[in-house]
Amino acid sequence: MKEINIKYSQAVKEALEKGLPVLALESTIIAHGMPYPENVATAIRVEEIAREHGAVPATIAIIGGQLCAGLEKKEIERLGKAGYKVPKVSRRDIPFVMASGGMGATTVASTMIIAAMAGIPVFATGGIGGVHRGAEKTMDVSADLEELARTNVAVVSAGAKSILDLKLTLEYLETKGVPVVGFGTDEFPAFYTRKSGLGVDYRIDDVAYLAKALHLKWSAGIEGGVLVANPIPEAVGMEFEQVEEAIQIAIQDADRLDYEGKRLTPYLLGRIKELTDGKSLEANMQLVFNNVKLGAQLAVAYSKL
Ligand code: PSU
Ligand code: MN
Repeated sequence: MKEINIKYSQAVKEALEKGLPVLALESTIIAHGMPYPENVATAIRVEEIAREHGAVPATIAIIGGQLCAGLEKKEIERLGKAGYKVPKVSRRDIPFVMASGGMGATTVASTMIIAAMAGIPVFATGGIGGVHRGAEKTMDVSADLEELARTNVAVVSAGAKSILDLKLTLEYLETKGVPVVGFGTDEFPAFYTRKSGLGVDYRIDDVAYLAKALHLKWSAGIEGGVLVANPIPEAVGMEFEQVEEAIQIAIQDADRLDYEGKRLTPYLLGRIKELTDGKSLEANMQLVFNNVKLGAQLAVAYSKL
């Protein structure tokens, strides 16, 4: 366990010292991914779910310029309340937000970096960033994909939203050698829906088997992450057509209003919520809970190896 540069919560520190399962969680989903107060309620419930399934939650963020693994409830509350005022921190931003001495909300990419530094191999979130639609012109490709290519952390997500070009996202991951595992599915899930029409590299139904594959990859020195795609539960999944229609409108609006760069994803998420009368937010919360459960189970299985 490296102590350099990271401030651990007491629970996370103890668990890492004892080799007990820890699950990393991101904070952009809190500050930018959902509105207040649902974001704070979700983040706190997520931590409980991790514990219920045997893993110590390590929500990752920058607080007071420090890289943190494990937050206090009041820190989660502050992050959630400040929302968009908190800078979104990807790989490039980490040193600058540290130097500012303020707060930063970590994306999948920066959460992976900090989790790896802290010695936490499993991380659960909602959805990852990817190749945006129209990327052939805009070159908007999330730094999350590059991070998956280089950092040894397994990321449990519900796939990626179809605000992205999912086919190109999977091509990119293939080129970078990032395995895409469908947990209990042959189809790559598209966040709000279980369907995308696209496949995965490996369908795995058993957490112990997945933990073993992760262990073998990293023991062999094969660098990089693994994307574990866990479909939204059937009962709360949305109709593909409804989601697709909302996404089309949101993308057109974003284009008209000139949203781009790091502001694009949060704008699209908020607009889709409006267009689906809040249904997308409820689905979003449920799929995060489902991913955290699997992430905790995976952390437990991995810690036994
Ligand atoms: N996708 C979602 N919800 C999110 C994000 C992505 O469905 O909250 C956040 C994650 O933190 C992800 C980041 O790492 O957006 C990707 O942003 P960008 O496309 O700017 O790299
Ligand atoms: Mn981007």
